[in-house]
Amino acid sequence: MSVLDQLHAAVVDGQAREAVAQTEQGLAEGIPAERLLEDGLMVAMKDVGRLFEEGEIFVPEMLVSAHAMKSSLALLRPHLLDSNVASSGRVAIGTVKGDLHDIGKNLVAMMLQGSGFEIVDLGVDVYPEKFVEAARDGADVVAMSALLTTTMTNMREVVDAIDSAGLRDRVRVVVGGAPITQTYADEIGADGYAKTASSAVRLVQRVLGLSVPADGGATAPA
Ligand code: B12
Repeated sequence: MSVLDQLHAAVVDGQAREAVAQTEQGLAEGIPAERLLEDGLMVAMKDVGRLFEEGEIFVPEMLVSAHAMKSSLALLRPHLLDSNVASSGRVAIGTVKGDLHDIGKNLVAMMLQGSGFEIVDLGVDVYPEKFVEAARDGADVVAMSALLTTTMTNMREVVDAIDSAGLRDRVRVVVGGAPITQTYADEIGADGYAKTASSAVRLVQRVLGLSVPADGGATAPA
């Protein structure tokens, strides 16, 4: 079995120690961190979600898989950070009220940090007031994550709260997470949506009017 297959299996099985060992092995073999992330960890988490949906595994198994993924990510982190980019703004990021999923949010934060943004991590289960406070404290961008169809609706509350606080003109709002779509982002009046962590970086650069190399993946109104 290849390192990628073994890393995949370790995350699906929730074996954190094995995930760490395979990540170390992969890096030692010269496999790029991006590849270990995309083809190992991300595919594994997708499979974990499918198994949960099919009733093959339950919440405790998802939790140990998440722990295994996080353990591997901690090793990949320094390899994913690209420190060649100048500081470009402050992003306050959090998972919305009622939602405890933080792997995607952490990944987006990590990529943004690696691209020169200052990150204010608000954590999970973040109430609208906390996002508003971060905007008032000088965040240029408020970034929200949601993984549940039942919590994604809380994003609208945040956009409305920022608006009511009179801050909407000076803060950009971006959204993401598995159930989020561009249509939904437009519907709630967000400035943009991105499907992946790397396109999130381009999205944030774009909404702040920073120059971005032309490519797809992130969308924001012109
Ligand atoms: C791991 C996991 C958990 C873990 C979370 C651990 C943690 N610390 O995060 C635990 C066990 C706690 C959990 C709990 C639950 N979960 Co859960 N979970 C998952 C699982 C398997 C993986 C999520 C994940 O980490 N993916 C990997 C990351 C990297 O991907 P991502 O989050 O999508 O992020 C990427 C993009 O979306 C984007 N992105 C993310 N955020 C943002 C933000 C911005 C601004 C931008 C631009 C981009 C962006 O970039 C990221 C990187 O590319 C998913 C299945 C799935 N396929 O998503 C189910 C899933 C999300 N969970 C689900 C459910 C139902 C639950 C529970 C309700 C189960 C229960 N009965 O208790 C609870 C809810 C708890 C709560 N209140 O939040 C369902 C949701 C169904 C739905 N339609 O709403 C899913 C889809 C499983 C399924 N197929 O049924 N879960």
